[in-house]
Amino acid sequence: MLFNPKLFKEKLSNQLANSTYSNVEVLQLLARLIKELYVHANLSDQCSQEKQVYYFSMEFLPGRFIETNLLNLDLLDICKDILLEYHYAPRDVFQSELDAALGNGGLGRLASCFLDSLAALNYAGHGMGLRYQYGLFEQKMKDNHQIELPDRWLGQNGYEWEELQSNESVIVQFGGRVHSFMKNNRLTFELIGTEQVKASPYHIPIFGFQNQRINSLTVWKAEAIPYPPPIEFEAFSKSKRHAEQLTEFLYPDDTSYEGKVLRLRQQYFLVSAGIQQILSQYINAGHSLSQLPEKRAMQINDTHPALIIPELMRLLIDHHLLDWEEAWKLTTQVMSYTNHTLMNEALETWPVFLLKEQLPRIYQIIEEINRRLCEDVLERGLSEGESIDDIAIIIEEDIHMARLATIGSHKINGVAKLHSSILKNQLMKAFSTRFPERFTNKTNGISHRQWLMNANPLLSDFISSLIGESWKTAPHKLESLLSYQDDLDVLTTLADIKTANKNSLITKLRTELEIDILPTSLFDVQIKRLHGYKRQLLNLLHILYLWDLCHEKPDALRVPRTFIFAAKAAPGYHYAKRIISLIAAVAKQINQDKKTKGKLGVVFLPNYSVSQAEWIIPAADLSEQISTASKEASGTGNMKMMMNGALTIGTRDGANIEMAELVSNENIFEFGMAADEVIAYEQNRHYSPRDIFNQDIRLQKALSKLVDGTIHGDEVAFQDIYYSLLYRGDEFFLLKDFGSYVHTQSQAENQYLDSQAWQKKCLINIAHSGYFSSDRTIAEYASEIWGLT
Ligand code: GL7
Repeated sequence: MLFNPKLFKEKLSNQLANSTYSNVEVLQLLARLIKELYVHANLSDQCSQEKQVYYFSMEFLPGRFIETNLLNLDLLDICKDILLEYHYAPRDVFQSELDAALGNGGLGRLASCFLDSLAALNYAGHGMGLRYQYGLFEQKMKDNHQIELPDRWLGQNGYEWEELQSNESVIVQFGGRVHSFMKNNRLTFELIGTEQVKASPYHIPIFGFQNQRINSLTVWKAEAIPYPPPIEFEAFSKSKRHAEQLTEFLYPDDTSYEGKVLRLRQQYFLVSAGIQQILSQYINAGHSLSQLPEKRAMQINDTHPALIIPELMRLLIDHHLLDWEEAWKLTTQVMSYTNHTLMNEALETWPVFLLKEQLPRIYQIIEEINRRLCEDVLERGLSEGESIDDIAIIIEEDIHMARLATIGSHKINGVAKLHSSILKNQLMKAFSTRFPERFTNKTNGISHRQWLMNANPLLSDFISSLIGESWKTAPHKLESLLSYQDDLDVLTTLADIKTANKNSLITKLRTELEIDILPTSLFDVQIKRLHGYKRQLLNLLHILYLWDLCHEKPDALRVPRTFIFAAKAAPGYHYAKRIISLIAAVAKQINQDKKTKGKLGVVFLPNYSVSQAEWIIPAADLSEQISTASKEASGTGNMKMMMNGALTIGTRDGANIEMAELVSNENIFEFGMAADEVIAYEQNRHYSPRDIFNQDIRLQKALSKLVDGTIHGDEVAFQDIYYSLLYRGDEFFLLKDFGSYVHTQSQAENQYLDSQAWQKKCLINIAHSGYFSSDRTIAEYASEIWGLT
């Protein structure tokens, strides 16, 4: 089928000519037209013979779809013109779409960039997720505290882009018991007495970039199965409530493991619904199961969907009557697993009793996988110093999900070189020595369509005016920009574009949030989830130091700076919430200080989201990527800001290292301990934050403000932060890296004074950012993991 922009144009104009609409109504009209003219008309193309990939993820964070979809369908300019013709402001219409925030942070956003790239590269690759009724909470600030409100992203009239496919509903079973018996000379398993929940799929179309491809993101909603009459109202409403709870909330915790029954049930609900649908479509298409790995691939996005491994085993053995060996071979060939973090608290384990109770057949299968693995390992022999506990999936009463995901997959990858190497050589060493060919690295990427073309049209158009349009489909061609690195006109225009983007942000903040920021200042940006290891607090200590410095030597700060923060903290992560309060309190005081006015500003923007990031990133001068080395698996905000011409101040962590390799050290501000040093301290070196404190007057002055009443607000919280650094071990080595951070910050300031030299560095960063397009990442997954052509 051919996409038909003419028809779209006609229909849109007709509708707009005939009545007046609110912005939301126009948005809904656009979505309806796109679905009608593009998705429905294209349905017949869906049963293709090509290999299909499914990306299973508990989180997707697409933000708004309207501009992405219009851009991908090559309708953006047409649509803007028509809207203007009928006196609608395109930006207002587009912004009336609510962000779909079905994820917490980088992991979910990555999943959305991947879907965008899969379609852009013309692969048949689809997302499988959950349709949480409430997405990531809405953050409000009250008296400098984070307040969490429910995120009603579905709006009053439902979600514009989704389409319920009720004929594809499946049943997911929980609890009950396993009945085993002999049938046709075969030991057969059957679940009886289970709780049954209906899973209904909603498809959201994902369009390829001007290439006619339509993939889908399927999100599943849990519903109760109606009772046969006569209905006992009370019993039914209880079971309805229990079923619907499954897809009510996204767990608002990104790096720690929530040991909740509900979370386990959510995970199983996703994988069971998804794989049932995939298998039944596969079989209905007439394919044979023995060819499954040639025709289907499944990616397990972190361990959250790892139960897909025993679930596929269950379906193959219990429903399709394959024997264990065949089923295992198919399963491992189809599955692959991405690890996204090495943080201890994020490595999921589930108590055995919980699995036995909630998913008894799945537990049996995991037990059997574990038994076979351990037997095999013991037969071949352990190496010196190794114990079976380094390998077993079940240890004492816990099931280790990363190990289950690893043994059940043919490829296991980390998300940046450093992270993949720690994964292979430390966390999963017992596996990588036995299965070295399975371990690989796939450095993350971001969609340059969303984060450059859509978020920063000024820069995008300027780039095209210099090097043509081909970088849009081949982002590595951004490298051609390097030939302009000494062109004064180009560098001046780059500076002008940054200023224009800063002004847009300023206007937006002034009108929407009544926040005023210094237009001529350096925008120093740290936007990401709030977590100890990401060290927003280190940034704040530097701010406190500068504040002092400005008081002592009014001319010391040669470049006025605005520090911009945006971050949500997991509701149960009290330490992170205290840091938010501290940032907000410091911001308030600094902004009111007459002595530093015009030199120093600090803003904390509430309710960080994808669409907020699209405003902030094009305006950033300096990108703060200051995690404790070895802790940030990759980071992707670092790539987004690099692509938009911000310079990075960062540790040698995650993908920062690869950014530095590409642009070379003089075009990035690196500081702090390297990963091996951090690991050495964690394992055996003595670390005394108090010794550092005692020797550094700047630290003493900055930190004392937390406890001497200088900063007004929640004094108990501030004291707690102070004690955590000085008396509770400073887990993330802030004090250790402080000196080097302050020094590097001052180098950045020096460089900024020379606008031309600064812009040259920005240009070099933009030119090398094509490597971090998720198109490159997906091309690697496709050829090296999924076997796509
Ligand atoms: C994360 C990592 O922390 C982050 O460094 C990485 O960029 C991202 C995508 O791979 O995955 N892991 C994780 O659990 N969250 C992340 O953002 C929430």
